[in-house]
Amino acid sequence: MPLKVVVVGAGLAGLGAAIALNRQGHDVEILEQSGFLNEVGAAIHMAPNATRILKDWGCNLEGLQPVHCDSLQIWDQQGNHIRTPIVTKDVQETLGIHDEWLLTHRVDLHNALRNLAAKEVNGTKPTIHLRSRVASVDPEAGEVTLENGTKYTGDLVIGADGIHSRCVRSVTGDSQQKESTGQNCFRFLIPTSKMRSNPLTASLLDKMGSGGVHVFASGDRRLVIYPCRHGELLNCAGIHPSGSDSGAKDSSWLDSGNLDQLLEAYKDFGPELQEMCKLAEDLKLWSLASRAPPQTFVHGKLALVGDAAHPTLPHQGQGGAQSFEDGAALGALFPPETTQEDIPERLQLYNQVRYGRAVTVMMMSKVDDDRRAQMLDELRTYVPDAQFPKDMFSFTWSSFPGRDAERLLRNAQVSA
Ligand SMILES: Cc1cc2nc3c(=O)[nH]c(=O)nc-3n(C[C@H](O)[C@H](O)[C@H](O)COP(=O)(O)OP(=O)(O)OC[C@H]3O[C@@H](n4cnc5c(N)ncnc54)[C@H](O)[C@@H]3O)c2cc1C
Ligand SMILES: *[C@@H]1O[C@H](CO)[C@@H](O)[C@H](O)[C@H]1NC(C)=O
Ligand SMILES: *[C@@H]1O[C@H](CO)[C@@H](O)[C@H](O)[C@H]1NC(C)=O
Ligand SMILES: CC(=O)N[C@H]1CO[C@H](CO)[C@@H](O)[C@@H]1O
Repeated sequence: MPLKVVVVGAGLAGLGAAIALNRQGHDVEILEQSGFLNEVGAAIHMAPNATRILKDWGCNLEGLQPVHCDSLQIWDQQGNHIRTPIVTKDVQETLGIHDEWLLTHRVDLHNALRNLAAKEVNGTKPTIHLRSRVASVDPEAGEVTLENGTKYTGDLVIGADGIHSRCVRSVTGDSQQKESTGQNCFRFLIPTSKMRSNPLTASLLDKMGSGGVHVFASGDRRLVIYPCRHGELLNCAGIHPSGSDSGAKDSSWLDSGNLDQLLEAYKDFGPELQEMCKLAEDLKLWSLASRAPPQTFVHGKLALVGDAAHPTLPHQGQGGAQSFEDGAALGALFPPETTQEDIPERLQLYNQVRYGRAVTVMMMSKVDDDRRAQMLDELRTYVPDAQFPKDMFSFTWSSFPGRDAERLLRNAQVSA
């Protein structure tokens, strides 16, 4: 008998978990507060381990209108090239990895997952209920209650409701403290054609070339620039001290940014970069707040995935990838023959395979690379035996959540 699964939230993590569990023949219902009408966001990295999972789920990567990332390059704030720490094909060769590193628009990625979730696999597909805002979750009973009182019950509940998760409160007992990082992030997009039509920004574009991630850094602030949507759009993120900004309140994805504030924050950057900022479209300001992870990702019939479990800041470009790894692990741990009696053990295995890794990536994503070592003590309060990952690329790209989960499951079955 297939399990009944209720997924709270249809962001990248919720859709991923729903696709993975539906592929195992389970009966999946998704509750999403929005109407999917204003899906927004700028671009997002899909590292090799994320693209590998997407392909497993039947995703046609070209449908993401991606740009293949060929390198990571560091520049100073005047636009002088400093170094190229990552050349994608060299790292792939060293790690023996063939999977793609893609840059995509978040909306294209979300649409691709919605299309995948809408496809029948072996006669079943998830049901998505839109405009269904969850008010509370009872993890022991597997019961989810909407704000209008409607209740859904599952053998398994997946909490995928993002950074402001309600599901997480039913694990930790109270509302989690938000932690400010003292940093904000401007996010904006610029059509490449607009960059081309201005001599200053056109020369910047020529310098950068067409397929890489570029970090222009100076002391406490940087601009991260990379293309998406087949190169038609340039995605820019400006991470800077929150000091002088007003307006970024609640780590909302929807707050608008102000062009004067953007220009003020980057006034010491070179003329090409300032000119580029003036071309910003759909400018958003995102306060880089986080919260402590819960002590466990599972409780009763509930498993937390994505930002609900491990709200991940952008410094390693891993938020989306970690969400897919959660889904891949769940898929591997809940094969078609799973019974209701198996669930408690399977959830413990999920926590075992994902908690240490995801919290490590989360902690290592809180600061930029130069300061990662400072995070080790905090990390070890959650993951006592955590090792410091010397190189985040090797650490994240060589993750095997599906295979690791299958191995744990086999071992548990042998010893039972
Ligand atoms: C609008 C938006 C824009 C974003 N833009 C960027 C970006 O530009 N760059 C970047 O790196 N990351 C961005 N992110 C975050 C990125 O998608 C996540 O960090 C990562 O993909 C993890 O996804 P998630 O599914 O866990 O969380 P989210 O993507 O936040 O998805 C959570 C989902 O749960 C729904 N939800 C929340 N509460 C409830 C409730 N009570 N009942 C029902 N449904 C609920 C939300 O509507 C949302 O669809 C954005 C997220 C959102 C929602
Ligand atoms: C569909 O069902 C067949 C037969 O049971 C199985 O071999 C196959 O793996 C299933 N497909 C997926 C995507 O799970
Ligand atoms: C509550 O909202 C859901 C989702 O929009 C809807 O299907 C249901 O009919 C509503 N129930 C009541 C009692 O209003
Ligand atoms: C879950 C997953 O897809 N893991 C992959 C991570 O990358 C390595 C190297 O390509 C693969 O072998 C894993 O399967």
